[in-house]
This record gives sequence, C-alpha cells and structure tokens, in this order.
Amino acid sequence: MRVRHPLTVALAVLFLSATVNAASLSLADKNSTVTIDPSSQAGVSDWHVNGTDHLAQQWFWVGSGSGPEVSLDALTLNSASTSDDDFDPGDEVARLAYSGTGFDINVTLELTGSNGTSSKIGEIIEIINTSSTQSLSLRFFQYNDLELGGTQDDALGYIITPPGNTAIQADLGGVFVSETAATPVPDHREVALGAATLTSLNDGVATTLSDNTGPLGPGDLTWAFQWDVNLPADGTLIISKNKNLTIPTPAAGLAGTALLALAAARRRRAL
Ligand SMILES: [Ca+2]
Ligand SMILES: [Ca+2]
Ligand SMILES: [Ca+2]
Ligand SMILES: [Ca+2]
Repeated sequence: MRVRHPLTVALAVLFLSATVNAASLSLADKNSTVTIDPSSQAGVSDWHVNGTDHLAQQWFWVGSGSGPEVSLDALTLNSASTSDDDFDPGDEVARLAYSGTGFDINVTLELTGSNGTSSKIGEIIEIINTSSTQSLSLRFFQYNDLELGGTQDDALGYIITPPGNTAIQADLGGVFVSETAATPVPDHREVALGAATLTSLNDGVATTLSDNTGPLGPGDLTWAFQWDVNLPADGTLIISKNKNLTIPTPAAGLAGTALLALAAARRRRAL
C-alpha cells in the first residue's frame, strides 16, 4: 500500500475546504460554461453556449407543509463542489447539499457541451426525509428565466399538456430550449412573463403555480414546475430533469425566423 505524506493529506484537506467555501462554482464542457452561486437566489445564472449567455436565472424554492416557500439558499448549505467526471478539460458536475428542518436536499447538475451548437444541463434533485418517525410534506419549485440568444425577449414559451412535464422556449433567431422533468411529472406548472412567478415565490405567502401552460410571447418568458412531495419516515424522492439547448445553423435559423414571421402575419390577418 502507498503511504501518503502527511503534508499531501493536509494540502488535500485544505483544497477541499476551499472548494466547499467557494462563493460561486463554474462548470465547463466543450462549447459550454455554467455559473452557479449556491448561496444566493442568483443560483444558476449563466449558461454560455458558443460564447452567448442564454440564461438569466434558474433556481429552486421549497415550502414546508402549507407554509410559505423560501429559496434553496435560505437553507443550511453543507457542501458545494465541482468535479471532472469525464476526464476532458473542465469540471462538468456540481454537487450542492442543503439541510432544512427535518429534511435534506441534494442537487447534482451535469453540463454536457458539444463540438457543435447544442448543450445540455441534466439535474438530479434528491429530497430526503431525515426523520425516522415523522412523515414529510413539502412543495418543491424549480424556476427558469432563460434569455435565449443573449437577449431578454423571446418569441414563444409553452408547456406541453398532458402530461405537463415538458417546457419549450424559442427565440426569434431560432434558439430553442426544451426541458423535460422525466420523473416524477410535476404536480403544477406555470408559464409567465417578466417577474410574475418570481414575485409569487418571494412574497412570503404559500404559492401554488397556476397551471397556465401558454403559449405566451413574445416577451421576457419564464416557466416553473412544482412538485407536492409527501414522504414517509426515512423516505427519499428523486426528481430527474434534462434541459436541452439548440442553436440553429444559419439556414435553419432563417427558416425558423421565416416561419415565425408567417405565423405573426397570419395572426395580424385574423384580427
Ligand atoms: Ca471534464
Ligand atoms: Ca432572446
Ligand atoms: Ca408565494
Ligand atoms: Ca426570460
């Protein structure tokens, strides 16, 4: 067995604690980078793909029972770290661990860039009832404010219902994002404009998302998902989601823009 020099171990521990205390984390994979602030509502604040930032804010809120929800950063942050799991340049995985009263929430984000014009963020959220005697009732929210193409306004946003677990947002230039919350299907969802959803999550009153699935736009589009979580003692819920972003090739972008212009002209004629 190889014995490590005590100084090496001490340095490793120092490095580890420096990572845990980092104010913000950066992920990088191929054509993409992501910035995560685990200690504020800014949350996941940048998603650069091919040099353009397509994301203003993506973050989580949680409410106990029927009480008002708070953002995830209001809980106790136990650890926040990144790692390189695919042995190419850049850390593409972030792991955040929080504790609330009677529960733990662990978030894993994995950035998968490409050598072309697409990018993906996969997320796994683990909600653990830490009581061995009491059941747990929570409402868990994920909020998204994408700004596709680096500009605030986008053409169109909607959620496909049923089953109500895939959100779509598209920009005039043809940049396109879809997110599917594969397991489990959210209990409520909402497409909105501007700060409407964010305001309702921060108003100190228990929120139930409106189930407005759109389509909405053009404008500053947002969407959110809500899960009503009921866990037995020692129970765990795992939520798994994938966000896919596609930037069109110039020809496809022109075709997309032409289609949107045609749809707008039809709407004008119908008025
Ligand atoms: Ca890597
Ligand atoms: Ca835009
Ligand atoms: Ca609220
Ligand atoms: Ca937006």
